[in-house]
Amino acid sequence: MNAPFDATAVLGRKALSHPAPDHQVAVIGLGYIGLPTAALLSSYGWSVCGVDVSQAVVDTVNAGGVHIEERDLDKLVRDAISAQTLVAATEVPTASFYMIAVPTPLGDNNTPDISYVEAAARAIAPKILPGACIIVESTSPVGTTERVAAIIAELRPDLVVPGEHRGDHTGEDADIALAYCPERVLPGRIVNELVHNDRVIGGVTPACAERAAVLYTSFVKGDCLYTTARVAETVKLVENSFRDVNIAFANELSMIADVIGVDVWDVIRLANRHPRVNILQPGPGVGGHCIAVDPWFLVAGAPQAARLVRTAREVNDHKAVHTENRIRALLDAAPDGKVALLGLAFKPDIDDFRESPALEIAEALSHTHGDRILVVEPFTDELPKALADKGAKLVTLDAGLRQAEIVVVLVDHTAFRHLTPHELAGKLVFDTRGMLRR
Ligand code: SAJ
Repeated sequence: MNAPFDATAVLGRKALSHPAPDHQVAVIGLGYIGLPTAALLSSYGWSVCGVDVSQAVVDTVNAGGVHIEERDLDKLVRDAISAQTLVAATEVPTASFYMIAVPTPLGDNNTPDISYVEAAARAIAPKILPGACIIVESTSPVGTTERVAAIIAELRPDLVVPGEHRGDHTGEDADIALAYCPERVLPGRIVNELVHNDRVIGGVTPACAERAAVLYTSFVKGDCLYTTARVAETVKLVENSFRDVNIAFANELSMIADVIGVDVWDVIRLANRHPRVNILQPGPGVGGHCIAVDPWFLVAGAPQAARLVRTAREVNDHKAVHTENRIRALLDAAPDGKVALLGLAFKPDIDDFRESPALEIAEALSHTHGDRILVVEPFTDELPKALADKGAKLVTLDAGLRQAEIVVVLVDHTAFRHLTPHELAGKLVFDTRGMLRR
């Protein structure tokens, strides 16, 4: 295991002035991180090839389009394609930098599945020339960058790979560089945060961090902070676990408040007036592909030690079940009424339904009460099939308010925030986000 190092001394301003031997970057995976990063890099003068296994994604991008909703992304991609600084392909090209931004889903028993990262490493290996730098950005269990090094070393015995000790090689004289540089951008603010957030650059060796820094310092206006690959991998998991644990505290408070009969929003608002207390907001659970997933990677790495992190995950998952049960009680209290579920996305003002507790709750309710469910979701034109098949209907906010006796706020989209007490008069209202209190 590498000890953390302070590469700042090694790097100084030198990295900033080091021109890359050429300006070719291959970004593997054109998803929520890969596509914005690819387009942004091309706007900073790099010649970028975005690689994806999906021909449909490649065709969309090459036509100047986007397959995901993200603020400012459509223009960035359109401009990059028309300037011919970005192309998409299904095959990995030869490049000076390879950035891996593929999914790392949860496998069986909440263990990490890094098979897409491994496949990317295998696809890159035959293309590598000496001097290339391979950067993993995908959220990954600790040790993944070393695994990538092992795959490259196995497939390319002609190269000296850092971290792979052969004979007298310490890695400092390696033929290629390998680094882990986690993304930390917030969906909905990705393009802005890619440029302005501080970045952690974890090299397998200090020389690797120095090489990876050439890419990041070309577009990052925040600080670039240097460390080892293992520390950088851990930092990413810790950031999202920190948030998960803190949201779990808020969600647990909301369930305690239900039992003891106090208003959780009042409790949090008043407790937060203490100078050293800052409680987050309860909701229907925690969603998205990051916070609801990454803490499990930390648990998998140290199952006996990660007790709080595991419990937080369980509390946040349970909050969705608790919310579902409270809605069921309302359906029982108004047996002839319909329920308007406001929002399906995992958080406000995005079209992303991944791991969304709102969607999970709507689907669970639809199994028993499909014909009583009206969904209001301004970020979609059609309901997910699982909901539509059970008889749930997608309606406008006005129609939902007109037809429903029960109104449940699952997502605090801006489009819902103007709701007035007058519009909700006479209805059973359950506001899981505290939106109506703001
Ligand atoms: N949530 C609450 N209460 C809160 C805050 C959030 O219930 O007070 C819920 C949201 O509704 C949502 C979930 O938590 O369901 C996660 O939303 P989020 O806005 O906290 O985070 P993400 O998943 O959109 O993005 C996170 C960010 N990580 C941190 O803030 C530590 C982002 O910076 C990461 O880059 C991203 O994960 C990622 O890709 O890992």
